[in-house]
Amino acid sequence: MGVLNVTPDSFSDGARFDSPAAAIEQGLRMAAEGAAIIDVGGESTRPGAEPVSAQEELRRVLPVIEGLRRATSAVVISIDTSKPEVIRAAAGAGAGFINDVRALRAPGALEAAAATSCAVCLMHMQGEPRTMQVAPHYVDVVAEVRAFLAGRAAACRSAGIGPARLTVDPGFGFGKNLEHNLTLLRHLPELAADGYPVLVGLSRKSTVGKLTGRDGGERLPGSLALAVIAALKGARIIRAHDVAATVDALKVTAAVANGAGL
Ligand code: YH5
Repeated sequence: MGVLNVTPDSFSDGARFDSPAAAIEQGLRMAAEGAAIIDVGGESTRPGAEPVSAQEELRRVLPVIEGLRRATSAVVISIDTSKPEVIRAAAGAGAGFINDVRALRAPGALEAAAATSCAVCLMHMQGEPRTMQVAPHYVDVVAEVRAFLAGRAAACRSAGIGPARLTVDPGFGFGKNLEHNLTLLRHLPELAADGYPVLVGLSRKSTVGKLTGRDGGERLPGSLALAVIAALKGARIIRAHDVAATVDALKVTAAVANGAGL
C-alpha cells in the first residue's frame, strides 16, 4: 500500500501535492512501482494534528481519486478517512478500500462503510491525533489492541460487513511509545492468528527515528528492515512511502519465507 498524502502539512513526506495533477502522477508512479493499493489521505493524523472539516477533506481527495480512477483500473484506491460523507463520496468515485484510523467509530461511519462494497482496515488508536502521544498507557498492550480490533471486527460483521472485507492494524505510533510499538511488532503473529489479514504501517515513523537517530528523509533503511520483519511475522499489507524499495525488500522476503516466518 503506497501512501499518497494530499494534506498541506505532510512535513516528513518529502513530497507535498498542492495540485491534484501532481498527486495523481505520484499515485500512478507508485502503482507502476508495484503498489497494489494507493492510500489517499486528506486528513493529517500525525501526532499533534488538528481536525479538518469533511468539506475540506473532500476538496483534497475527490479530484485525486477521480483522476486515478480515470487513469487506471489496475490498482485499488484506498480512502484514508473517518468521516461518513467522505466514505460515501470516495466509494462513489471508485475507491475500493476504506482505511480508517478510528476503526469506523465516528457516528455514521460504520453504516456508510457497510453500504459500500469496499474492503475496510480497522486500526487501533489510543486517544486522538492531537494528544495521543502525550502519555500513552497500557497494562497489556498486545491484549488491549487485540481485544479492541476483535470488538471492532464484530461490530462490522453485525453491521453487515462480511469477514472477507476486513483487515486489522495495530496502529503503530497511534498512542504508543517505542516500547509499545516494539512489543506489538514482536507479538504480531498473535494478531495475525485472529484470522483477519494484518496491515502494518511503520514507514518513516518516529519508531524508525528513535532506533536510528535519523530524520524523516533518511529513514528508508530502517523502514525497510521493519517492513521485512512485519512480513515475516505475518503482515499481509505493508503501508509505505517508498514503494519501489519496499516492493524489492518484500519480494526478497517472500522468496525465502514460507507463509509467516522463515
Ligand atoms: C498506519 O500505521 N499511519 S498516517 C509520522 C511520521 C511518518 C509517517 C513522524 N495512516 C497509518 O504515516 N493507516 C497513517 O513521521 C495509517 N496504518 C493505517 N492503516 C501516519 C504516518 C506517519 C506519521
